[in-house]
Amino acid sequence: MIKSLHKLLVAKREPDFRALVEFFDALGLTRGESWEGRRSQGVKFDVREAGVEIGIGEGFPDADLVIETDSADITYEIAKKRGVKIAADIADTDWGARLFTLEMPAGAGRLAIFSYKRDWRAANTREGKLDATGLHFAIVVGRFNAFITERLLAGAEDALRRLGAEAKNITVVRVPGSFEIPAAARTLAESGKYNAILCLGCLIRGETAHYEVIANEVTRGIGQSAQETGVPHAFGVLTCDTLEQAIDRAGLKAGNKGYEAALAAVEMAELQAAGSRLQAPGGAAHSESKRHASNRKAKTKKASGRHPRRK
Ligand code: DLZ
Repeated sequence: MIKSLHKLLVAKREPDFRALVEFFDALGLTRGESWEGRRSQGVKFDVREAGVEIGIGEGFPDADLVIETDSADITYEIAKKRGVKIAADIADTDWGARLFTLEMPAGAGRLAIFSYKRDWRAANTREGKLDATGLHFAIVVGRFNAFITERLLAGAEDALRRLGAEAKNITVVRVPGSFEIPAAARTLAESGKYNAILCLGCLIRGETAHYEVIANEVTRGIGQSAQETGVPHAFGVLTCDTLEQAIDRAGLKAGNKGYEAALAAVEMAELQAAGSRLQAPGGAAHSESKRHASNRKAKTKKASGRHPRRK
């Protein structure tokens, strides 16, 4: 399996090496590994995406290396300020980009820099809004360590209300302890009445025999309920070594994991309510999603829309 791809620029002299490194630093590339040995030294610059592009026909830049930036115009200004020799001025291309080429320092060849005028990656990005208006939530809260879990509950309710949820659309269900949370969450999810389920509990290692086993079981159960019912579940079960740690994580607003769980619940509920589940090009759901969707249908009346089911 091929693991990485490298474009090698070997400088003949030390000042050329430094000039090249400084040049790529100035362009904003991120430094990866570097080494300095007896025979050689080198710096690798990393990018998020790389590939071998093979082309034929017209419209390709005349360059030895091509990089895409957020804004070719800004990179162009940086290059000019550094006195880099511009080989072809910045201009629109007929494939929706802004592009220019320059001569790299130390005779390392020609570099083309471009940015798309409309970011095609962003066009496929979807995000749930932090807007709970009209959405229905169930909060399952463990009574064990109530001193902590009631704070988590207060944080969660505060977040939901701030984000526009109405009190009448929030149902709180108390259970004995964290171990009971998954089963209750599952029942609530399967009722089809809620856009998201919030799970709040507190496990403290020192007080809990088989702490790991219980923590794993609770985590697995909540995840399984979310996956099999298709209803978003937010995980707000603290797993702490000490009571002090639990107190820290159940603070007021910032630092309150109940508050954070509510943000996640609203985002996921909104994403789903807006019908924004991932779609493959052409509108068909991913085969994986389709499989889960059909499983879900068989098992549960899934919440959909802002009013999952009339009460
Ligand atoms: C029994 C128990 C213990 C020892 N520790 C905790 C804990 O730290 N946090 C928590 O939420 N619950 C605890 N429980 C209760 C169990 O979760 C469960 O409620 C009981 O075992 C009854 O099934």
